[in-house]
Amino acid sequence: MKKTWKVTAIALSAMMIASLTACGSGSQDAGNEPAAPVEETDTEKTDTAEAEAGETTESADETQSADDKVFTPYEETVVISTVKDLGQGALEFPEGDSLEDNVWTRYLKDTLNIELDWAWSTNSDQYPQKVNIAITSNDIPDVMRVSASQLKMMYDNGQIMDITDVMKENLAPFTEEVLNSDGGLAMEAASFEDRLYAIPKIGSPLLTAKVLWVRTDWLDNLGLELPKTVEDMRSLAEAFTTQDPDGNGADDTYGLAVYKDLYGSGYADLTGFFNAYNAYPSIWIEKDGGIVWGGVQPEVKDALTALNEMYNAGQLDPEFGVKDPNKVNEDVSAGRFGMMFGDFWNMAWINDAKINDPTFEWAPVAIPALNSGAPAKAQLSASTTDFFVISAECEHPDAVIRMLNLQLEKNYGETAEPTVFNITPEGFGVYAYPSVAIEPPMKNFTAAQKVTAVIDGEAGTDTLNDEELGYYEMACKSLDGDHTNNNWHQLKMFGPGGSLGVMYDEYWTPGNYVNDAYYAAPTEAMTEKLPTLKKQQLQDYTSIILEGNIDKFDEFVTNWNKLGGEEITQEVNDWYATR
Ligand SMILES: [Ca+2]
Repeated sequence: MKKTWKVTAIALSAMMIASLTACGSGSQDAGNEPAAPVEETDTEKTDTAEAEAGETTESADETQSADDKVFTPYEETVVISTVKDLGQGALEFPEGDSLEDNVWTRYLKDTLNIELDWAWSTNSDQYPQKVNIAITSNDIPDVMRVSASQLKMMYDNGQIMDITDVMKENLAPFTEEVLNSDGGLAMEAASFEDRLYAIPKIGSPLLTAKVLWVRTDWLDNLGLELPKTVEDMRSLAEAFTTQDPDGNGADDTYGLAVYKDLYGSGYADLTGFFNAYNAYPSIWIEKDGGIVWGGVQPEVKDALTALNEMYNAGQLDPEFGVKDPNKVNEDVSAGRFGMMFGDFWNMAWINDAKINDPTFEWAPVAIPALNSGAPAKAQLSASTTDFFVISAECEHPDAVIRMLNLQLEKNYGETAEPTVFNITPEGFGVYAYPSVAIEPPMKNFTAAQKVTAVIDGEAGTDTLNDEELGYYEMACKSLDGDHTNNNWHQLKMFGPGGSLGVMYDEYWTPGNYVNDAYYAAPTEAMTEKLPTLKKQQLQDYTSIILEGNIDKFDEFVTNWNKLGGEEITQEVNDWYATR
């Protein structure tokens, strides 16, 4: 699990060559259906017992063996009232099925003897408002999904149950593992005064970390190496701007892609650039025993100064101030940029450019270090924003927790049957039917490790579940030269040297990350004033990048404090003191 992936140009190429072999043997028998189990070939490690355990089965006995107690059916039918967010449109069901009668409701009844009573359902736009009405009219179902501020409201109203003990008694080990897999942040966000009041719909903060994407075909053209330090990155930006990396004889390239709002989009997003300078412009960070807004800290000045230098040196698009991420993406696809900071999925947007020109190639690396020897810390955003609350009046809170155990186990556990309970072969997203549903936040990272191990020839395809097998087969097709259908994009996330591996190995395992220090519901002043302050921050940052008037930063900080920043900081620190 803790395998380290070294991402250098040479190692990457070596892995690519090796991987062609592993893919070649695997994909011969893989057929055209991503979801179909793969026959093992004699060139792969085989383990018949494990392979059979992974096959789908209709039997409930296997589930119970995971943990007898929490999968035991109730002697008398337990009815749990709940509500449903149907998504943007309406939920789609196989013929004859409905919200009241579907693969999950039937399985719930057969396995645990639990029935659901849907009090109401509505689409995503209306859902928050319907929940507010439920709260104010005190018409609370046994379980429902709420936001962080609704959770706080219901806690203050005494409408929700302290589930600390009932959770301890009913959690399956796998559920417990999933709920704590972010290091305990989500569980803390669901707690008040050290007691648990909700099941966090846990998200993955690590997925919000940025990487630096680099055009490796340009690196090769210029005989340069992937950047490790800020100095490397700055030199590379200059080389990509001035040394005709695309070899067309024209001065038509830039070092670093930037878009008009600087950070927040996840694409051509300078968050990673700021992080390289130990600056965290859009989160609250811990400092001197309290919490401060990252956007007003002095480290931001260094990053802005560097950006102004790069702008003056022609390494940024002079028109970035009017370009949204889609517009920047057109330029990236047209081969005008050599680097960009962004999210793990960025290659999805330029997969078409790869199809058109197979030599167009990118690799992700960790945010460069300001000082060699001290790795950069990636900024993570609080990612658990929703919670499942159990009514203070609920007679069977244990049943709610057992439903969650079942949902996680059959979707993602050892006895998972994703084609039955996640997405059916006909394409029905049945994963959306349960009342209480979460997904393991680290599942993409686990998938990347497993897919990479198979491509590297260190494990057989029998180690992959159906979902992972899908990623593996797409990555292999890209390695074989078929980049269509986002195959290349999948390779760049899940394959050797992919973005998910970089994030896990360079940030998560060694602890090189900075969490958003504030993760409770927005405070009053925050709701009222922070949006305006953020707008002003963006304006002043942009002005400094364009004009180099770095003194303006101190003026910005003074105004920020005066116009509500100080007040919000006080509220945030009051909260912090109670944690
Ligand atoms: Ca050129």
